[in-house]
Amino acid sequence: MNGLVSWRRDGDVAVITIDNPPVNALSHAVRAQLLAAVREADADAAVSAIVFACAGRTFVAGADISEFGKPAQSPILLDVIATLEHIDKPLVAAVHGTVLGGGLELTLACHFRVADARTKLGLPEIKLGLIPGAGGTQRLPRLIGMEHAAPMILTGGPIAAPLALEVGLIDEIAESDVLPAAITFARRAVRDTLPIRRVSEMENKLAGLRGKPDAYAAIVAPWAGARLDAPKAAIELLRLAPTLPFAEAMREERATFTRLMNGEQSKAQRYLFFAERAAAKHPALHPSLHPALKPAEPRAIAQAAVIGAGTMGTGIAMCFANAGIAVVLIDTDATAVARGRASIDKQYESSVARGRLTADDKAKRLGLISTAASLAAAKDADLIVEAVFEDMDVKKAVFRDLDAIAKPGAVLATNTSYLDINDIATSVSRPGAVIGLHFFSPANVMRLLEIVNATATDPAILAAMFALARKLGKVPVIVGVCRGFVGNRMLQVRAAAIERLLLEGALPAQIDAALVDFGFAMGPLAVSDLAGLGISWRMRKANGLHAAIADALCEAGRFGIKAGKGYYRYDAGSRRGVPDPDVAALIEQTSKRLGVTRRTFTPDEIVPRLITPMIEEGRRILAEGIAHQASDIDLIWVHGYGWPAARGGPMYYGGVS
Ligand code: 3H9
Repeated sequence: MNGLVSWRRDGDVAVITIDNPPVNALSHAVRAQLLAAVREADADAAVSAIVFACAGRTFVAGADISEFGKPAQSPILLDVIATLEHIDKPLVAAVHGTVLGGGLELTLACHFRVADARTKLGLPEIKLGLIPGAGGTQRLPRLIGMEHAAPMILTGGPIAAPLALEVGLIDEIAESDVLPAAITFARRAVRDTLPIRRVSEMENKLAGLRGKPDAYAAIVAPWAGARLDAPKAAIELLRLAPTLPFAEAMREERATFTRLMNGEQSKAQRYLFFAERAAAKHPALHPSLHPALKPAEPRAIAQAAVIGAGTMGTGIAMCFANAGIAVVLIDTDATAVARGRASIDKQYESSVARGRLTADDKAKRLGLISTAASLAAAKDADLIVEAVFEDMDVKKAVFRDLDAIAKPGAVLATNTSYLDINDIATSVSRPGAVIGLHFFSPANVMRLLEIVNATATDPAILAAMFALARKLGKVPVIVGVCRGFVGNRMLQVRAAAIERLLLEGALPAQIDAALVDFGFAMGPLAVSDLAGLGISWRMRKANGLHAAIADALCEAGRFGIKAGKGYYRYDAGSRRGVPDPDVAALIEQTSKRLGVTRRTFTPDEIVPRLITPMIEEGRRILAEGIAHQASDIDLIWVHGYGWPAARGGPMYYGGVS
């Protein structure tokens, strides 16, 4: 076996190092070599303690996901972990980077844990449709208590070293390099004969939950309504920690992990994990295709500007501030600027009230956002994002003005949802600087960013925007220019299919129920009411397009929640729609007027009627080269339009990817 795991003696301490770039995943070879190294070190009479560490940028970031779904190869991680935990010499994990999944479970088999100050530790399995499968569901609550363990396992979010120390997940934060600190810790453990702490034998943190099912139910209450297999299974497994002997609960954990791993939901979620990485391999980003880019000077975006202080503009400005980038929010209408600023304040304040942001961070972010009423304020920006009214003439006028103001090298981005960016680029003297950055509303929440690669877009700018999107915490996907790009083009196809179904006999609540049942958090018509029906109506009118039912609703003043009525009726102050007989009547009249015979539809008929045309449109998008690969389309629908991750995306669902 070639050396993925090595060990050496540092005095009487054995230092075992895993070196399996890029993230030290626990592949079969790593597991086998790790076990061998541990056994050797244990058998060496000159060794009195063992330290585990990893080379490279991170400690183990988990099991090797690419091995999932294939037959398990011995030794499995569970066996490695059981061997480690029962060694009688003190075992100390020296961790840095992202200690995730099986990586964290490996540290839970150690007797002590020392971390670099910037370490993040977590069990993200739930995001892959799994549960921790190497003891995490039973050891983590024993070590840090159920109140801390359950949220880590059910959200999959990592915690930072200081919190990990506070809750007892780690024993020490290294003041400088973690490895020497861990070696010192190991020597101290030997010298002071610190009792070996085997997490599987720690019972006191769970004592308060024994015989108290209500106390457990209260801790997991936020996830009690979970619809997916993995969170449901995690809740059942965590319940076992205070009720079953460790070994018995571990057997349940193993069986559950295997069941989930072989299930459709996890398969789809793992597909999406690799889809996100595949999006970064778009040929347009590949330096070999652009020799001029070889010494790729990453463009630093230190100052951004956003033009237009509407809902989109303010959300985009917040994205920059959240990532620590200074931004000026510009609108020639002074009241719009004031309104935008107030809305930003309110959103940050509400994050503070909900405990999601500290007052300090709020102040820092607000400090990064300035406002101005003149485009001239964009003159120093490295990136300018236009988010003004969706009208070609208006956008072109803004770009003409920006061309005169922006500094050389500045990126000129448009947030247009539908317009032809190649046409917009004709309004400037530097079309290579023009690119589409299509954010999704609310821009500071939604993770998708469609990066529109226009015909003249400079490849260096494309690469810079892809890197920036990552920095903003977005899921970037490169798309080409066409009406609506990828996401909205398919959305329009679905909207047309919805219109047709309504005309032929379905009612809004039936359509919404079918898609909610499919896995969407909200039905498409409830979403339309939330977003408002007016913008699409005006857009249709401007383009000579029609949607008989949606048009009729708008003509009747039913513009959605804000108007108190749309596809549904809304009681004063309520955002929950109730089916409205007036809408049913309006739809029936429209069918009659157009001579369409109505019939009833079952949910099983509704879903394919809406989804099959989307898949067909996706195929056309691929054939035209607007999207590079089917998985890019899936990422767009999962991260921008609420397609259920456990169903992989429309192209995956349709068997195209
Ligand atoms: C688990 O542990 C189950 C156990 O409970 C039980 C087992 C019995 N496996 O993301 P990046 C690849 S479940 C295989 O671009 P970053 C990735 O595909 C696992 N490959 O880097 C990419 O390859 P390529 C629980 C993996 O710096 C390359 O590494 N753990 C794995 O932006 C670089 O990745 C997780 O879910 C893996 N586990 O982010 C953690 N991880 O270059 C998953 C990465 O060919 N990983 N690769 O495209 C992550 O969250 C991020 O990769 C990480 C680094 C934050 C670590």
